[in-house]
Amino acid sequence: MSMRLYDLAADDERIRFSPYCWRIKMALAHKGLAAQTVPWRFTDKQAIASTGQGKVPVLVDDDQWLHESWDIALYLDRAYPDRPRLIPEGAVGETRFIKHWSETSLHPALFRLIVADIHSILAPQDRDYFRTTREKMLGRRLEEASENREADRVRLHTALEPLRRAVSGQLFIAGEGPAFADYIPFGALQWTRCVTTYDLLAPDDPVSLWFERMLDLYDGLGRHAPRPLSQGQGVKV
Ligand SMILES: N[C@@H](CCC(=O)N[C@@H](CS)C(=O)NCC(=O)O)C(=O)O
Repeated sequence: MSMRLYDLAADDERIRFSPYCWRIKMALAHKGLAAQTVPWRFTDKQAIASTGQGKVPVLVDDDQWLHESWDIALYLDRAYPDRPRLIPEGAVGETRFIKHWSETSLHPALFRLIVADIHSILAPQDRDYFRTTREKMLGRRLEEASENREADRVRLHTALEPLRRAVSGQLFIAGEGPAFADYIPFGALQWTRCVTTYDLLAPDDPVSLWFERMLDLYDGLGRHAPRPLSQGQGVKV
């Protein structure tokens, strides 16, 4: 039986934008495992209630319900040891460091810039929930989250510096080939790509060049992901 992945969706269910779900979609492709994705909205808590929490990704493998992207990656390496490893032997510590860097530096820098874009593509039933929870998190209105976009772009550029330096000298963070260490920040940038109609990075930035390589992986899994065409004008596929 193939696996099932609960995957955060916009009002147009073809748009799947969660940074954490992207980690797992890339991880499954890396391991050559097929999963049926189930579009999930922020307010669909009941559908994943058996995990005892309310966030995606949730992966169902046979009768096991798994959550937390980091734990899912560890599970996939444990349960499918004959497939390419997501986290090479001995690299758990370094990969965990990248997870923490991404979540504490990269995600907040991106979040302020894109939070209003996210709100604009949500399903109607998710909009109030998202506004209330995120405005509480930010301490201000969504529309004011990025009051000074130029300063926020500089903050993002600075947050990306370790990644920029790493991929200036090698193809992927993990070396010659990609691994979960790459899928973590890829998820963050793909989150942005799937909710916006504009670019946040210069095309010649080494981070952009690495991201382009990431978009090409697995027959363009990331590149072919639908994204908004322009506000209120459908979806680019
Ligand atoms: N630590 C979790 C974070 C997952 C997470 O925050 N998912 C978001 C979507 S990007 C979510 O489901 N949020 C539900 C909510 O805010 O109610 C992981 O790594 O899987």
